[in-house]
Formats: sequence, structure tokens, C-alpha cells
Amino acid sequence: MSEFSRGQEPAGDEKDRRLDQVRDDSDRALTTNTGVRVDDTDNSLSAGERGPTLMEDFHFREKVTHFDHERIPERVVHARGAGAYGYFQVYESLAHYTRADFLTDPQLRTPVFVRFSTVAGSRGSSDTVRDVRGFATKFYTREGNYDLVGNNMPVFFIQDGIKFPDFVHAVKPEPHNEIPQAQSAHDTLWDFVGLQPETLHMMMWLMSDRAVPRSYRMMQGFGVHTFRLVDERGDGTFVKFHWTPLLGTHSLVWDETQKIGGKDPDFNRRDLWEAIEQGQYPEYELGVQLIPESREFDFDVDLLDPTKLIPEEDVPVTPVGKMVLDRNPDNFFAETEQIAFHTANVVPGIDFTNDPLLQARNFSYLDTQLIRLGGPNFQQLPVNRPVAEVSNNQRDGFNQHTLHRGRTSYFPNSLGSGCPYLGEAPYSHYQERVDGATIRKRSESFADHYSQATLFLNSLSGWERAHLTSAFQFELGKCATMAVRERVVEHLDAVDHTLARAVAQGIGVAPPATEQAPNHGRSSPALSQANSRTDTVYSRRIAVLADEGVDAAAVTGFREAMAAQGAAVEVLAPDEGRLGAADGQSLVVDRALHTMSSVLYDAVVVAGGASSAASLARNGLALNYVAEAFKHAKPVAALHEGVGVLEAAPLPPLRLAGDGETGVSDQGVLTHRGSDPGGFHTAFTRVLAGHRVWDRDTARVPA
Ligand code: HDD
Repeated sequence: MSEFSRGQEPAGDEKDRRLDQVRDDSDRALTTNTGVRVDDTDNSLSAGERGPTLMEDFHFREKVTHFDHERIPERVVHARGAGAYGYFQVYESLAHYTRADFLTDPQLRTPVFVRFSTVAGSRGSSDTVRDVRGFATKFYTREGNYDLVGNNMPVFFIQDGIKFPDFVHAVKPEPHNEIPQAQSAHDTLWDFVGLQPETLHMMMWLMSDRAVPRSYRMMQGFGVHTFRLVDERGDGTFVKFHWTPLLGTHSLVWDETQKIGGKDPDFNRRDLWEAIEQGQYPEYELGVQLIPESREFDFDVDLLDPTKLIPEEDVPVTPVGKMVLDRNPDNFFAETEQIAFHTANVVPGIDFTNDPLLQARNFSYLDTQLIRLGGPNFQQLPVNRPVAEVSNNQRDGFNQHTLHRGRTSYFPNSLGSGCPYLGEAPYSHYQERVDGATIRKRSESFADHYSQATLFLNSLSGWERAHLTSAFQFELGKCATMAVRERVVEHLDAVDHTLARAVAQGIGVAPPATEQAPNHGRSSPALSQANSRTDTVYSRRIAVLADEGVDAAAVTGFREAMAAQGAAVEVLAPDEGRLGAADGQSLVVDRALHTMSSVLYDAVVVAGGASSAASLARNGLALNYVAEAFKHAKPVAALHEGVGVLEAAPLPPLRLAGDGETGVSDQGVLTHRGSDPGGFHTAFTRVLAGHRVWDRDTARVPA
């Protein structure tokens, strides 16, 4: 795994240069859309001061008409998202497998735009809901745009795209009352799940911590389908694409996500934006699972079935390149909203397979852009324009921006010198032999819906399994129809008897008495987030609680030690301004306690200083920061007198380090009452890099 590209300048690539031609800073006098200067935009033209508005007020009419037409249809799924530009660079040439230019030249930085999204919620919904996250990448390659439109989970809910409208109707808010927004916890989704067991594997992922990522910067991405790489000779290799974040794959906890939904609905969007603004660029390694065509039938699942994965233990993931997101868009609507992804946007060297879900997608994405972006010329929108030259005989349509010159718009022609002509190195479709009678039938090789759901469950650590079990209980517990709950429990029993019983117990369903089928016992450690990277605190956010009389020197030392590793400390106090410090100095308050919340930080630390600590120990808000951070398994620490605040908070009994000592308690709570701040900084860094302290007695802490 490569290191972070710290502190470098954004790439300023070919895509950026082209966008520069359409950027507008609006630093001139106000005009109408026709360029006529305007001297009053506050009062409409009327017949007398108190008279009616006049039709001839073209400025008024234009302004209001434009406003009336400002909205376009939101995406039918993945409506809420956030995006950024960056670049991708391959480590070594993959010419052995593909002729794609951007995958064969290690010197080349290919510009990209990535849009992350939730699936079910509308554009204005909250970021931290339980949902799949979209991870869509547009590579502006020299040979045309390539779109890798993936998710943060490696499998999908259904096997055939003809079921997509059914699935989406089931998961979206219910049609009679448009409730609930951006939630999977309702009857129609689980009704569908109970009747369509091919959803089960993905439902396990959806009930896991993967569905509540800490950050877009800390989640994996997957192309899901098996695609095909094609080399110069036209030979194919099956491929599955993986994005792995350099920061590790980390999640929030359920209670936390619900609270963030109210405190900061833009939590993930803001996190992405701020990280890029601060130069802490999100980075992901691209990995591939390569499967020779000769091995197509060597697996116990069908490579064409998108509800299945190929365990990394069977086919390793080879890291092949890195993507860095280093530039925020200038305008959300123009870029993040108008970007149009399409699975059929491929370049020479990349091709499809017969995965029936992928085949359907290859129809759906172009179709949806036509209604969403109002016609066939959406590829001319600045964010969608390839850096490769575009030249064809497609003409006219709404919002045509190009001035095609000459008299010919047909092929072949002689009057236009035969242009555009058929050039060299074109896209050539992989020559797959297809031989079969027309039929509406699912292949038998797609029939097993349970084994990989069990594989996923078996691969989880204890805490992940506990989270998954309570997620099932929460979601099914929100379903009003008992038969819906029962049907799902029956299917879960085919996944794992213990899981089915545990879920049933929590939701008032009779636990299944006898085991339907024994658990096969196989697992794939790579599927567990417990095995993700936990050796960096880069870009983490730490709240330090303080009040008048704070030990400012210790806070400054702590801040500097964390900053040296790329983590940010913010001082929170009852009021903004400056705090008088114990040593006569002062400390700037970054945020008032009441404008923030522990759920917006990765860790909470109580500063030292006798009067500061005494005051915070009487402050319900401060005590809540401590208790909530503990409840959410976050690193919690206190310096010197600050330990008193931990003692006043509603925490279970802790064996804290004694007077004059520095250490980590049995439940991962750090106290520093010694004389070696360096030792404390090291211990704190280790705990923070671990993301959360799962081995904690949180049950009795109020939520
Ligand atoms: Fe899809 C959007 C990912 C199956 C039809 N999809 C969309 C986006 C992502 C995915 C990330 C948002 C792109 C953006 O940011 O603009 N979709 C997936 C994955 C799938 C999948 C990983 C399965 C492996 N999708 C899928 C199917 C269909 C669609 C089977 C239809 C048959 N998806 C669409 C769409 C959307 C879309 C309706 C809505 C907005 C858009 O395309 O541009 O066409």
C-alpha cells in the first residue's frame, strides 16, 4: 500500500484546462442573459409607484422565468451525492491484459471525477442513513471517457436488471404517504426481500457496518460485475475492480449515524469537501482480480451473477494504480449534479460480460440522462465532455452547443472529404461466441442465494456480527406486518440458525426451532472491516473540552503532536472566544460546545487545569460529549485534573491509570497524570488509529 500524497498541489490537468474556458467569476456589472446592463434588480417596472407590473419588464420576466426553471429531475436513484476531481495513475503497465491507454502508461495521470452517493434518499436527505454508497468514477482518458459506476459493496440486490424497478420501488419511500425518507427500515422493502431471496447476500452487507461509512474517504469501492479486459490481440481476461481507501475502511455506529442525521445532515459531503480544501486528499488504490477465461467455470458461483463475489483468498486482489482526489468542483449543480455516468462508456481494452444486471444497466443509464438532462446533447456539458476529440454526424437536438460546419452530416460522403472518417485503433467489441435460443429463464448457476450470505456472516468479527444482528432487529422491528418479519427470519435461518434466532428474539417472532441447514463454516477474512488498515490517524478530528483556567500548554503540545501526524484538534468550550489559562496565557476556542457534538468528532479529550475541569464536571453538555463518545466506542482521554470530568460522567466503573501515571484503562480510556506528554501522545495515537475501541461495556451508558 503506498503512502499519502501529502501537501502537493492539485494536478491542473487537461480536463482542468478545458474547464477553465467555461469558468465564470461573475466579477462584472450585472446584465440580463442577453448582455444588457441593468441598473435595478430590486424593483419591477410598474405603472406608477403603486400600480401593476408591466409586461414589458423583460428583466423581471427573464429573472423569474429562469428561476421557475431552475430544477431538473433528481436522479431516480443515487439522488444525493458529492463529488470531486482528481487523477488516476497506473503503477505498472497492464498491457499484458488490456490495450486501454490509461492502464498501460505509468507516466500518465488520467483526470477523473468521482461522485459518491446514497441510493434511496432524495437530493435533500441526510448523508448518514443506512444505505449502499455509490462510488462512480469517470476517467477522462485520451481514448474517450471510461465510467466505472460502482458501489461500496461488492455484490448487488438482484441478479437481472428487469427486477431493478421492483427493487427500487420497494426500497424508496412508500408511494401512498412518501414515508420513510432514505430508510430501508419499512415494510415494502422487507416484503420484497422475503419474497425474493436473491437479495439476501446484499441484505447482509446492508445490515453490516458497510452501510454507515465514517467517510467517503474511508470506504471501499467495487465495480461489482465481472468485466473483461481485452489486449492488443483481442484476447480477454475476466476482471473485478476494487477501490481500497488508503485511510482504511471504517464505519460509524448506528446510534451515532442517527444523531448526525440531525446535527449535520451533510456530514459525509462536508468531510469530503473539507479534506480536499485542507490538502488532505482522499486516495484509493485500484485493485483487480484477474481470472483467465479458461477458469470461467472453476468457481462454485457463476462469474456472471452480480449477487456473488469471488473471495480474495481464491483470487487475490492485485494493486495496479492509485487515484487521488485533489480538487473540489466549482459549482455543485453544473458539475456534481450534471455529471452523467453510464456503464456503457467504455474505452478500447475494456468490455462487458453477459451479467444480466450489467446488460440492463447498459440500457438504463443513457436512457435516464435523456430525461434528467433534457435531451441528447448532455455529453457537451462541461463536466461530461471528454478530453478526447469528438467527431461524428450526430446533429441538432435541444441545447446543441457545437457549430458543426460544412454541408455533410452523413456517412459515407464525398462532399465533406469523407469526414469524419473511420480512424485507426477504434473500439472493437470482444468477439464472444453466443449461441442459444431466445428464452426467459434464470440460469441454474444463479440458484444458490444463501451460501455467500453465510460466508459473509462467518467472516465478520464479534463486534461486526453484533452490529449486524441489531441492524436486522431494528429494521424488521420497524415493519408493522408480522408476516413480513416472519418470512425474513425464515430466510435468515437458511443463512445461519444462530443469527435467525437472535434476530427473531428481538422482534417478537418465534425463533426457528430446528436448523434448516448447517452453517458451512467457510469464511473470507478480507471481508471483515476488522482486518482493514488501522495504523494511521491522518485527517482524524479530535475535540478537546476546556474552560476557564485550562492547562493551555498541554493542549498546545497535544495539538502539535497530532498535527504532526495530520490529525486536527479543535478546542471546545461553553462559549467561543479565548479562555484564560492556568499559567496566565490564553487559549483560543475553536467552537462552542453547543454548536457541535461528540458525534462530529473521532475522539474526545478533556483538558487539564483545576478550574476548567471543575466547571466542565458540572456542565451537562460536556458530560454528554464524554459519555456519548464512550458509548460510540471512540477514544476518550483526560489530562490531569480533566480526569475528574470522566469520573463525573455516566460511565461504567473504569480502572484508570493512577496519580502520576499515564495509561490506557481496561476499556480503552486514556488518562495522563504523569510527566511525559510524549508517552501520552503515543498511546493516544495508537488508540485513535484503531478507529474505535470495540471491547467496551457500553450497554449501561445512556444514549
Ligand atoms: Fe445504478 C445511478 C451504481 C444497478 C440504473 N447507479 C447509479 C449511480 C451509481 C450506481 C453509483 C450514481 C451515479 C452518479 O453518481 O451519477 N447501479 C449501481 C451499481 C449497480 C447498479 C453498482 C449494480 C451492480 N442501476 C443498476 C441497475 C439499473 C440501474 C440494474 C437499471 C436497470 N443507476 C441506474 C439509473 C441511474 C443509476 C437509473 C440513476 C441516475 C443515473 O443512473 O444517472 O440509470
